[in-house]
Amino acid sequence: NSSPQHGEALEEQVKNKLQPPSMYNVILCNDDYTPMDFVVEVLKKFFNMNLEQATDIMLNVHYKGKASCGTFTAEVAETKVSQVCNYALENQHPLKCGMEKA
Ligand code: TYC
Repeated sequence: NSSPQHGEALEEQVKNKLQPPSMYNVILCNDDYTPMDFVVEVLKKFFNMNLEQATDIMLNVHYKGKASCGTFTAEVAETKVSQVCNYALENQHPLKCGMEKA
């Protein structure tokens, strides 16, 4: 129908469809216990990085406290965070991972 509310809701939907999706950085946090090799493995496994890229990001986290491992849509970022958290837990490492709006 063409009630004002419906019209506005529809307009809002159309506007959102034309808008690019919000993007999120997946963030790795430093800690004193997770082995460097494990972090490199995580970056290769879940972020499709090669050894050089993975080592670079891992050292950034190690020296600066945290770093972004990539920018993704909300759903993809949430999946990456879960995958990293679960893999760290399974391997009994305290590695922390999160996301923030890019
Ligand atoms: N600081 C850790 C060490 O010295 C290595 C490390 C790097 C841990 C990155 C977590 O996200 C991290 N073994």
